[in-house]
Amino acid sequence: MEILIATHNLHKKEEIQQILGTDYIVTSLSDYDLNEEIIEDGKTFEENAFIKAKYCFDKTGKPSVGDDSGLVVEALGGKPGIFSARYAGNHNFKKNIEKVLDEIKDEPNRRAYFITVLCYKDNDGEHYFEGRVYGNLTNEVFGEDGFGYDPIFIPDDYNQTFAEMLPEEKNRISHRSEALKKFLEFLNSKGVV
Ligand code: ITT
Repeated sequence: MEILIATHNLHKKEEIQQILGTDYIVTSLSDYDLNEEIIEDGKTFEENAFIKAKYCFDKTGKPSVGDDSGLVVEALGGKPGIFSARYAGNHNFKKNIEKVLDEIKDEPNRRAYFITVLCYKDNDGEHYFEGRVYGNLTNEVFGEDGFGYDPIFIPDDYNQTFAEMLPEEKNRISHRSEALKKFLEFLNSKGVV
């Protein structure tokens, strides 16, 4: 079965494919030659996930999933939050990480969580699925794997950052996999899969 994700982020697409496994064929905007930027001007993860899903559904006519994710840092009052992708520079992971680490360099409270909100849109309307993973931020970057803020985030009960873990390990416990599991349960309950 095809799962169409309204994303330009190939890291996300790859993670979602790994999480869903080979029973699903994960496609994304580039597979439909949709290369223009989607303006994410929502005020919440839900609104931005909806904007992406609706764009893709309107363009392709196919059931579409928007994934809006981010890092929420307690000591920064929830930032970077919905601005995670463009906190310091547009999709410049290195600069974004530097900015977060700099802003909390004297801060003893390192609590943070990753969140994913999925919006599934088809002819019947929209449904939302959320996943979160809580943990602490490091003082410097550790690890090469993953993407985004993975090198500075250690999930609770672990002693490695997401970027030091094997992808399978991150994908077992991540915010994205929790949201996707809820989404699959929904598809099951609808009899779609
Ligand atoms: P699309 O909108 O095209 O899907 P995007 O990268 O702009 O791609 P978001 O708006 O959801 O996606 O931004 C999420 C940002 O949050 C992303 O660019 C990363 O910097 C960060 N992020 C999201 N999920 C992450 C994860 O699993 N690990 C580390 N950082 C993540």
